[in-house]
Amino acid sequence: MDLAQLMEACNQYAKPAGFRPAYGTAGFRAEASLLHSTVFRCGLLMAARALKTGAATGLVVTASHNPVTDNGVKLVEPTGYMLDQSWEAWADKLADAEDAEALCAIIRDLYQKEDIPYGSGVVMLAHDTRPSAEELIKAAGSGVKALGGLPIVCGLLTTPQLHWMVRHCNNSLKHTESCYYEEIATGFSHLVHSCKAKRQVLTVDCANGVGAEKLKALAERLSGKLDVTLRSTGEGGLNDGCGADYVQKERRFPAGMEDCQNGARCASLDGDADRLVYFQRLPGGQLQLLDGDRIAVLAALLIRDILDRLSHDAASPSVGIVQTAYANGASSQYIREQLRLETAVTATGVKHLHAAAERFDIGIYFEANGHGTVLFRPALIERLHKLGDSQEAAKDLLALLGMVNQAVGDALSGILLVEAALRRRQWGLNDWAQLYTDLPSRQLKVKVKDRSVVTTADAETRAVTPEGLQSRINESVRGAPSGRAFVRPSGTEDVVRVYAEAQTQQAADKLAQQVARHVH
Ligand code: 16G
Ligand code: ZN
Repeated sequence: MDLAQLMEACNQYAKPAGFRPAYGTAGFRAEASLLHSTVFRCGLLMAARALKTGAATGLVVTASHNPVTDNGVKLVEPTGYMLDQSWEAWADKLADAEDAEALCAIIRDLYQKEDIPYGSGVVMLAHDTRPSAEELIKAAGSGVKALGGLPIVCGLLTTPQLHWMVRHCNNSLKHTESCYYEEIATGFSHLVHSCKAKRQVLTVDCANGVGAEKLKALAERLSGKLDVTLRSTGEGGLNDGCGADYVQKERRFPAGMEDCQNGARCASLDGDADRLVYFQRLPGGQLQLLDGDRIAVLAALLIRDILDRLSHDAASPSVGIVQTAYANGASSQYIREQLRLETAVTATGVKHLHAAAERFDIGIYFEANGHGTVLFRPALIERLHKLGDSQEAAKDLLALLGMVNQAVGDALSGILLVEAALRRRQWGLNDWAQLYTDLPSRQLKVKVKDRSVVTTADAETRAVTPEGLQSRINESVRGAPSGRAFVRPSGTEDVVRVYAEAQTQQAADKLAQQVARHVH
């Protein structure tokens, strides 16, 4: 490491006065013009992480479903997962350092405490469609180079594509963008090759983000096996009145799809295409949402159908579903009582769900907001490869493994998962929707002076501070039939979030409002 050179580079990316960036649920996010120093420092961090682990790391410049004027950064481990939580404190320290001198001192401390070898770390960089991406990617590259590392500029990609590439690169597998399409499309083709179900056109709201171009590329590889019509492909504002977050939280039809036909199969991606929800218009005109909880249930049914045909002499693979407190109570009940699968509940954020899903042979994790995937334990994969020579069911599971992004939740591979599952059961959206009826729910956000005064425990289902808040919430919940409510500080916005569900929409709304008042 050339200290003089490092100092000079650090000086070029000064932190704006008064800006206090913090690593949130999934990295840093802020108004884009504030972020140059933060992204530069994340470049430093990921170059160091690459040296520490002896493998390539990744960095995506994106603010996901947030407005186009925001930006952010998501950091990728060599495994393709999110940055190891033990390093989040380093990310915070680096991002928050007041000046170049303080920054260099933290770097020295990092090298010493983490015992970082000297050398050149490889960091793969990608970005979404935000206009601020170009400058921020430059800042990230400068950060990597300032530590003597090698930035590999991968360009415009969905967040899950970059995660997938980092994982494949480190496993010495082909990891180009076109290999990504090839691999997930091959899995899908295998799973649907003998399906007789009539194909349905899927209309996809692409949130005016990167998903539009990438889903088009994927559909082209599927040579007619997936009929998609794309909407919000870039003609409007990014995530503006459209996208998975808008549809899931507002329960409204996205821009350009207000006039969709009753019963037409529709889906929404978010701005960086790591979230997916399905929806349709009911005969009464209202929107019916098929969210991440339902995708998890559908994935479980697909897996169970295949496992029922797998004969093996060892114990059956364990299958479990991981959710957060946002999961609709009706979905959790269905999973426990009908599917009879093990469930786990974790705090919000992929890093938490992912870790819990790894405890099963096949771990399905989905947040209600549509972020999730299906993970296969390496020992099971090995067994399946052996069984695959003689058994169709093992081949099907291996096809599923290739189709579903093993690194992180992925809306494009999620579409293939849903479409394959529906087609193999010859199901339409109604069959899927009829599995259970969601309890009415309401989400609110409360602006407070300092959201950090709210702290939680038990996977965010219980407020620990401020004192007395939880007992007031309990009191309100007691007054609502089938009521449930919780509050948590957002990890991506300066607000406290409120969730409530109850027997009727009116009761859920009332409960949410009462709880929001307790937060004030
Ligand atoms: C981020 C998380 C998402 C979570 C959301 C919660 C990842 C990759 N993304 O988008 O999983 O649901 O934050 O946001 O972890 P909140 O903390 O503002 O409610
Ligand atoms: Zn996203």
